[in-house]
Amino acid sequence: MSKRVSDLIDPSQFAQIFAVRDPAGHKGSFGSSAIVGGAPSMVGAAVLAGRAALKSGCGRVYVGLAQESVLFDVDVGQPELMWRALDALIDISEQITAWGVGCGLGDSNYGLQCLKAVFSHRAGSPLVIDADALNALARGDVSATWGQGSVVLTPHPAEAARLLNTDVSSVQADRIKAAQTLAARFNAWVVLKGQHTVICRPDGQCQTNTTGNVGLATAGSGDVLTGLLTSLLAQGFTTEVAVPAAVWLHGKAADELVAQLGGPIGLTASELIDTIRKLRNTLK
Ligand code: NPW
Ligand code: AMP
Ligand code: MG
Repeated sequence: MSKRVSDLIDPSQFAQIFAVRDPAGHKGSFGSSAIVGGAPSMVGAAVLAGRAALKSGCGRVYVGLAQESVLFDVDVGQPELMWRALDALIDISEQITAWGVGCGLGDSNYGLQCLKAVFSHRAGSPLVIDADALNALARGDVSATWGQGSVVLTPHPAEAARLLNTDVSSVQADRIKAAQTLAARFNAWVVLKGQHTVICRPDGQCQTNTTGNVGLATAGSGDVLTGLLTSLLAQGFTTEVAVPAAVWLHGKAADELVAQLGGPIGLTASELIDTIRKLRNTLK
């Protein structure tokens, strides 16, 4: 019988993400993230994830677009991001310390090819699977065989329903059970998003998040979470630290913004990124 117990996420679980950085650190000390997604018309999703990875402290961030012929190879608003064709990204896969796939990936054959390449070349580095990469898993287009290294699935309720072959209301009726079922079925960590996000470890232990608000109900906020989580994993934090930290910080940033704006209306995913950076630098 499945356990239905869930504790609350507590910041004392991840105090180390607020620790002062080694003054002698260099960019190689803080990991290399690879974000793969951004099919035509959804480049913004990959850009948001990449920017979130960068501004949450990752040393190097690469972005691989799910496009066969990319017309530009720089984010002019964020030139620190290193855009790479998929082949070039796979060539440096040994250097990548965490992967985040799916944001704006789309459902093209090329997108699927990108996903398969990441699955087979990640060399044990942690892998965050979001958005259209979850939909590909749900369709059975890609196999859920992970090899070494932790895997985190970050579905919103509709993506969870697709993975479980059910509907959104069934997922929402028992979110802890849905998260536990996914964690067991995919032998992975699960972040079931939405109000009071539930995180579930592969062994079925769950925690519920208390931060966040309806301001997060805006395009791109999930892509920011994927970039943040990939970044913390790339920086070497364990999955036990990175998953609750990313979920809590993402919601805390939204709470901070709502206090600043006077309400949740019009909060943007881009603003979340800058607020996450501030929280990571200032919270103790
Ligand atoms: P409804 O019908 O609106 O009420 P999809 P997506 C439901 C990229 N993006 N509770 C929702 O419900 C993503 O990365 C690109 C309940 C609807 O049915 C993906 O690659 C952006 N229901 C791609 O777009 C910014 C909930 O989910 C369904 C729910 C498609 O992703 C935007 C929609 O989900 C976007 O991130 C909740 N809490 N949350 C860009 N700037 O390039 C969601 N639903 O069909 O999976 O579409 O999430 O928009
Ligand atoms: P996505 O649907 O992938 O863009 O992800 C949306 C993000 O916003 C997730 O982190 C959700 O947990 C969060 N979110 C959406 N709606 C709410 C809400 N009403 N309250 C708190 N968090 C929310
Ligand atoms: Mg999403």
